[in-house]
Amino acid sequence: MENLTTIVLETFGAVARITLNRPQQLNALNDVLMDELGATLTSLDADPAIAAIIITGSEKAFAAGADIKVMATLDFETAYTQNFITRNWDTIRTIRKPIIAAVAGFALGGGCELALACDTIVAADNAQFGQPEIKLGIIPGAGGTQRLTRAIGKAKAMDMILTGRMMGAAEAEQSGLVARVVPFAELNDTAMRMANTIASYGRLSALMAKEAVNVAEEQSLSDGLLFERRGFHSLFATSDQKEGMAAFIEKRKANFKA
Ligand code: CO8
Repeated sequence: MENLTTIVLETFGAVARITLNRPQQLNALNDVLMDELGATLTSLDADPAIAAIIITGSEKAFAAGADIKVMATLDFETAYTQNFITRNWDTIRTIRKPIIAAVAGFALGGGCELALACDTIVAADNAQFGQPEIKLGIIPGAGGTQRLTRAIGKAKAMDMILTGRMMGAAEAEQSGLVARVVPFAELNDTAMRMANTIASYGRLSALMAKEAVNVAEEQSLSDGLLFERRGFHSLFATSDQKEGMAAFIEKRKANFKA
């Protein structure tokens, strides 16, 4: 990608890292950033050299939400006709490769929703999650009421969304919002290690696993179990399965097809 102005893209072997980069605005999400993020994710998803993606921010902020200065003058007609907010959020949902959110500092409003839209969250010990939209006279608009509720349950989601309070890293881990909490100095290495581990396995298994876990969020248990079973069966048609199991039996490291 060329001419990125609000995000930084770096690649480390099979891992791509996107760093949100509007430091003066605490990485507030505006149209330019969301367009660059959507286009970059789409191109990484299509790039056979990339197996896993990390989205991160700065020590102070993952993202402090949608840009309030842009929203301040928005009216209903424009929001509705231009489908404001959903712009590029559906793109994130279509990415098939695993995405890790590495969150330090503030992840508020759309920032929290962006982290929730990723496949898993690793947090620094200074991370603060929140859906403070109620303080602005609105409600979350990019999945906060849905994904946060699925992640931490109704009582805590209501608490956060109705009071606008922030949740620190320890509570977020305890509540199931984040997978791991580490000191800030270890955040990048931890996310990289996770991404590299994912990248070291067969690509097909990773895509299929992500797809199947996401079905659990949206469909009934019977439908989800059937989906999982069919995916499980289909992986026996792959060379990765032959290699993975042969490597185990021969007590050697598997060499999965890239
Ligand atoms: N939008 C625009 N600018 C912001 C935002 C934001 N969300 N957050 C911070 N900034 C700016 C501030 O205006 C300030 O700029 P300036 O220096 O020009 O005044 C700069 O970033 C630094 O911020 P502060 O001085 O306020 O820094 P503090 O350390 O004192 O406070 C906070 C940090 C607590 C994070 C505070 O900035 C804050 O409360 N920010 C707003 C958080 C918020 O309400 N977020 C929710 C927004 S609504 C939303 O996200 C709806 C989601 C819809 C879907 C997403 C679509 C993309």
